[in-house]
Amino acid sequence: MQQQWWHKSVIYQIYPRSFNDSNNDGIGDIKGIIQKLDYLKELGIEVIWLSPIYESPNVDNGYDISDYYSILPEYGTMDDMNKLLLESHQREIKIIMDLVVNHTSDQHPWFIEAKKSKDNPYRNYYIWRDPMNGQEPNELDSNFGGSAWEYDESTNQYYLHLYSKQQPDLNWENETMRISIWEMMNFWIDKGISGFRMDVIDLIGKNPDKQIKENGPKLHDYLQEMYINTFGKHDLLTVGETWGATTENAKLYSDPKRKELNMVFQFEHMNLDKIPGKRRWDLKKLELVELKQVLSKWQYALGQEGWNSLFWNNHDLPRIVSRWGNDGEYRVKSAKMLATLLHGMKGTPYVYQGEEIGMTNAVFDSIDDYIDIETRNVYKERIKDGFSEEEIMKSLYMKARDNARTPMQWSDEPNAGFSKGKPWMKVNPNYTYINVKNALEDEDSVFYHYQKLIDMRKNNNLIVYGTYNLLEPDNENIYAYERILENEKLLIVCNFYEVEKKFYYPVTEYTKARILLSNYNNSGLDISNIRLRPYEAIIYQIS
Ligand code: TEU
Ligand code: CA
Repeated sequence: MQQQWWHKSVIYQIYPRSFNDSNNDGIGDIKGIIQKLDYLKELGIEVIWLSPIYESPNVDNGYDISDYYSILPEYGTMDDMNKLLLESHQREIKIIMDLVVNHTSDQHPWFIEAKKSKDNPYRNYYIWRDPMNGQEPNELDSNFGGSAWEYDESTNQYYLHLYSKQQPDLNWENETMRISIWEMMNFWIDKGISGFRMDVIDLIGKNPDKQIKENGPKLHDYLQEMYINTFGKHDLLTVGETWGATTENAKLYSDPKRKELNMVFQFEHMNLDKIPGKRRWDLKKLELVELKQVLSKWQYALGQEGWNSLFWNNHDLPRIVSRWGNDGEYRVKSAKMLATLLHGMKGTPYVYQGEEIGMTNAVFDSIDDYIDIETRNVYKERIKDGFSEEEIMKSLYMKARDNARTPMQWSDEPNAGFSKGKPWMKVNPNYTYINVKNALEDEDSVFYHYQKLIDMRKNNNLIVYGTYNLLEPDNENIYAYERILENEKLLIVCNFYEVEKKFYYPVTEYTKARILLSNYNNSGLDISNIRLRPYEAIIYQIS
């Protein structure tokens, strides 16, 4: 496998609205990010994935772009963006931008033009269909609930939106539209960005008449055309968000010979605590054996051809320590265990803002505290469907995207040091003890565990390129696997729960083991009989 710079990097996702507010209007901004670059440098990350900072009406917090070439004034100016690039590069931190090109905002000039008439030059930048018997053209539904078709009276046609009606889908069959996208991408590449995270990129090949959303027939043609016309000429990092990816088509995206993307975010592991075939609000207990099967399947599938992304969190997901760890008595231990389990694997790890200090989900008693359009839609939908308020609020606590969007907790000052103004979203009340200031002052904090994991990846080819091998697949409490490179081996062994367990690793009289990292101070050295206390996670080097 040809070595790439992003094989060794750890990527930190910033959700700008909630990261750091420099001018006390209650909204995070670019100057606020610049103020925290030294913190990110200390954590050891080498790449920032910046969620959208472009002009937007913020129906979907920036994933509804109305001008790809300008910065949302609440976040700052293009000068601020240029300064962020300069200051990051001075710290040897790269920046990848969020590329949202499955749809635009309905306030984008292209759509405003397109709506004017059927023969407007921009009409076919979007997807329009005649009514069918006076109704929507077909049954396609929006991922935010309801129909994916919105009626436009002025031209007596429907337009397609797989998200909110304020996010009309772009028509990728239109080559003129695609060229407009290449031009925009090259504008940002020329500014010195280091790559793109591509929002719902598996939807751009959609066939609305056949009601196909994901993995449409021309998807890979468009990606190969994008490669040739934009990032293919540069050494950039590209990661596609592909909710529908399978191990088979993930190879199509990430096999270097195909000249498409470097890797994808697949979400199979993120669907293991919902009732199969239902929506993520229909809760089911996670089974560790299933998690081991899914994560191992992806490690094996993309181990030699293609490349995995590794993540528990992002701005759309609940916080992992509340979801699958223990955000009470064992918050620190379980956060470290989950980090060890993930960062020991083969692939590029992503850390979402606040994950590195063990931030948790927020307990909101009222739907009024939830701001996300998806959350508010599902609340209305479920009330209509007869779910009890209690059931709905429990699902929201466990799965709402808002959990990831409460302001970053910098200190125990008011508003967690995020802002001196009224934050756009409620701060999690536990900021008084879960915050960066406390973490940096505590050598045993989650922060320093992440710092060690990130540093380990930079200097250890065994972690980066070693073959993955799952141990004891049927063990319902312990996740243990090896990483093997020539005659070197790592053993990563994690107690996923709070009941003490034993793990027996086969040894000979010549086997030697040393601890590279543990979330306990005095973990055992005898790997033939390892005592695993609550959430104990250990990385052994074996020779
Ligand atoms: O998300 C894709 C997406 O479908 C998820 O939001 C999913 O619907 C849900 O959150 C989990 O089931 C991307 C962006 O990450 C998200 O923030 C945007 O809202 C969405 O696309 C539209 O751009
Ligand atoms: Ca601000």
